[in-house]
Amino acid sequence: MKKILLTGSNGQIGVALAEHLRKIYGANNVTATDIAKVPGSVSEGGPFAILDVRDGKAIGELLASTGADTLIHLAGLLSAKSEMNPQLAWDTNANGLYAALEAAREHGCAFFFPSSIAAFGPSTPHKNTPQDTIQHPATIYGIAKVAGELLCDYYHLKYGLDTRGVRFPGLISYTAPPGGGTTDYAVHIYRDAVKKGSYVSYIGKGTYMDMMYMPDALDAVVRLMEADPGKLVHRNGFNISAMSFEPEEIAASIRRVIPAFTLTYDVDPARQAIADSWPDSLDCTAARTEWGFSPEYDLDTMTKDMLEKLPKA
Ligand code: AKB
Repeated sequence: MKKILLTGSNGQIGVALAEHLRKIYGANNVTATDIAKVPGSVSEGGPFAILDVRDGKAIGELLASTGADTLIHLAGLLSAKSEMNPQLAWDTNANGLYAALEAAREHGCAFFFPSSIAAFGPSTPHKNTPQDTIQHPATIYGIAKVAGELLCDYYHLKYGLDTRGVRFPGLISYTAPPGGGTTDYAVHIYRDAVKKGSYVSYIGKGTYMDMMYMPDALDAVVRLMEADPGKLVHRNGFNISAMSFEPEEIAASIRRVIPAFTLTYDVDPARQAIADSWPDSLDCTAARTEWGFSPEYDLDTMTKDMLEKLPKA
């Protein structure tokens, strides 16, 4: 990667990734875009443009004007928000992806697509979920992710486009908060632990989901995009995860730093149903062997870092 165009830059991953990529590749070589401009590092730390990802012509014009060789396409609605407006979710997540792939094809750009653990569903094996397995998700978000993985594979096979992607688990970070996801509880719990000393979880006791700390997610994107293509057996939808836990385990980890922390529950049936349909833990062997995926943080090292870095007020 030399010159990068990033969509969905105001989101949880986008804010962190824009900063990370600008440090590695130079601020002027990473153009961040989103549907609106908000003050902060994304729009002020390097080139920024307003972009609606459903507008393929506008994506193409930006690829041409920035001379980008890589399009990292993050824009999309998360799972819980998608269920509230499936039509908008499909338009943004599926039609937006198609528009971005077409623009990348016309400009010969490498392409990154973030799939998700949501690409799996109730009939997928939930423990040690294999790389290649049943994918019948029960959410519009998951259906768009499966379609996206297949479409990215198709653009590689049909047009030789250098498409690559991972299935992100829940991502935890102390910078931009997530918005509208199912795994978001694992971010909110830290924020409330620091501010209030307690948290009410909308995800029920005993619900395991895959998770990862943001620095490992950023490292994964760069590693995969810089990987030797000759070593890639898969291209899109690599399983990646650093840990799998349920609410009581993250609470226990927080209590090792804040002993008085309390966790109670007020389960949201909609988000619980989504969580129940997702894997408990992924098998990440393909990512490890094909491009050296190697996360550093486990639950306790992540907890320590989060609690140190989150603002107290
Ligand atoms: C969500 O919860 O919607 C996302 C995801 C796992 O894709 N964090």
